[in-house]
This record gives sequence, C-alpha cells and structure tokens, in this order.
Amino acid sequence: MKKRIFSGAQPTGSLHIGNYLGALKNWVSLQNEFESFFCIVNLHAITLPQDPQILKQKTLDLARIYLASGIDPEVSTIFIQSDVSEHAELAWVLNCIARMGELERMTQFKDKSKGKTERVGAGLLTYPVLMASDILLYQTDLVPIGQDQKQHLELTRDVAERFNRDFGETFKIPEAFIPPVGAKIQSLAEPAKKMSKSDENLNGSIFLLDDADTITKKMKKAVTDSGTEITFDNSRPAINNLLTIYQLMTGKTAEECEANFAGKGYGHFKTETAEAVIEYLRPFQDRVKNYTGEELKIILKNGAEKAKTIARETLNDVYEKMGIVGAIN
Ligand code: AQP
Repeated sequence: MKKRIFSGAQPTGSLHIGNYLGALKNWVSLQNEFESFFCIVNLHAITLPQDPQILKQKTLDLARIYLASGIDPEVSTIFIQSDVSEHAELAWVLNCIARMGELERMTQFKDKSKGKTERVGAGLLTYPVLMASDILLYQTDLVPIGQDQKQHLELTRDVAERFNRDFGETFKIPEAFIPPVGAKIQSLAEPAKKMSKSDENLNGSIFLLDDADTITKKMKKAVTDSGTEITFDNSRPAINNLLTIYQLMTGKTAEECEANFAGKGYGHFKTETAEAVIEYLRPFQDRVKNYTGEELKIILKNGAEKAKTIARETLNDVYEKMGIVGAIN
C-alpha cells in the first residue's frame, strides 16, 4: 500500500511563487509515489473576513491552479474542504482536545492578530485545529508544507498523540515534508518577511498569474543587500532569496547559479532572474485557462466523494472511541 500525503492551500488572494515553490511544486513531484489528497481549504479562508463572491470565484480558480501546476486528477484526489463536512466535525472534537495555551503560542496567530485580539474571530485562534483535522482524517503519513506551517504540523502531532493516549490508537502521526530549498521564499520588498498572499505591499510577491511586464517591474524594484557579491549567504537575505528563486526556476545547482553571476552586477542579476521566472510560469499560465467550469465540477465532485468515504471512517472511529452516539445512525 502506498503511503498517504495530504496538503492544501487557502483560496485567499492570489497564489504566489512562494506557495508554488514551498508547496505545490512538491505536491506534483510526490503525487505518483504517494496516495495524494489535495484540498482547497475554503473553511480556513474565512478565519479572516472574505468577500463571499470573491471567495466563491477564488475557490474554483485555485482548483484550476492545482491542475495547471500538474496535479493529475487521475492520480490525486482534489477536493474542496467544505464538501467534506467531516473536516468541520472533527475540528470541533479536536477543539476539545487542543489546549488554549498551545494555540495562543502559534506564531501565525500572534502575527495575524497582533494589536487586534478583541476584533479577530475565534477561528483565527483555532485555525491549526482545523488543519489538524484535515490531516488526521486521512491517516496521513506525510504533509508537504512550507516552513511557515511547521509549527502547525507539530501541533497536529501533539493533538493526535494526546487523543491516542486518552482514547486509544486512532490517528496516524504525520510527518512534515519541508523542501530543502524554497521552504521559505521571502518578500521581494521586505526580505525579513515571508512572501505572503495577504501582504498589502503587492511588490513583495510575484503572483503565479502576473504577466511578464509586472514580473520584470517587481524584480527591478526588489530590495537588495549592501555589497556586490551574488552568492548564497544567509547573512544577506535579499540576495539569498533572489538567488534561491533563480535556482528553483532554472533547476541549476547552487554552484552553477553563483558561477553564472560571478562578476556581474545586480541589474543583470535581476533581469536574468525575472526572465527565468517568466519562462518558468509561461506554460503554467497557458494551461490555467484551459479548464471549463463543467470539467472542474466533475473533478471536484469525484474528489469529494472519495475523500468523504475515508474521512467518515476516521470520524466514526473517533465518535465510537469517545462514546458519542446519536439516535438515528
Ligand atoms: N513564502 C512562502 N514560501 C514557501 N512556502 C510558502 N507557503 C506560504 N507562503 C510561503 C506555503 O504555501 C502553502 C499554502 O499556503 P496557504 O494558502 O495555506 O496559506 P499561508 O501558509 O498562510 O500562505 P500565505 O501566502 O502567507 O497566505 P495568507 O497571506 O493568506 O496567510 C503552505 O504549505 C505554506 O506553507
């Protein structure tokens, strides 16, 4: 039996190359080796306010992006989170297992609620519990994620271990798969921050659907470090980040990338990196337009049906172990 992977992205904003390099690219390369479940996590999206019409549209757009990235619906299961109500049900159960203290320590919660804890929804605090439910429902072995989700995955493991200890062996304890390069692509405008969909500074992110002109402009504006060397060096985060993007877009080794820019200036470096990104995204951007609404509907419906069968089995086991019984089934 193949081991299982589960991962997802939120249909918020526009996906950027950080989402792609940290997550989607790895989903594609792992999908044949593992039994794969890729979810569009629309229930996670509403932990921050969303325009309902835009959320609807972005949900289908994200399905197109998954497919255009190379996720093959014949091989992998693609579905929308809200189509499988077990995610929300298990999240409630696990909310009763997770501790307030551990949720309050999550850095993503702290960052996103900073200075406005009175005004943010409680869902922002319990976001990692819903993520734990997503993963644990499928008895997942491996979760391909970017570095920013590592802490949430650790919480998932803690909650699963606690449940197994208190109620008996129920959940598989998942491992994180964090790529060695590309797990944390930084903002082009503020290299100390990660590239993020919700960043108000649009120059910080290269979006997967940005046109060539926009990519070139953003790259030209990208912040650089002092000095002139174009080498991988963690103490120079801006250049390190741009060179990492160049490396992942060209598939060259670190040594080849450094050799390519030896003796060249930042202007040349930025132009070549912009060209590499444009060339890399071109076939993806052509494919993304290809999927009709009808086609998407069928893929997502089939995906949800397959996911639901597995999710229900796990949830029934959870209810049974906890003594939760209803009167009608
Ligand atoms: N900058 C990044 N570098 C590498 N990987 C990243 N991921 C996110 N940002 C980077 C990974 O992308 C996957 C999907 O992300 P998400 O939609 O669940 O949301 P997120 O992690 O909260 O990412 P964003 O872009 O910052 O979105 P917003 O602003 O909406 O919160 C995840 O595997 C993530 O690790």
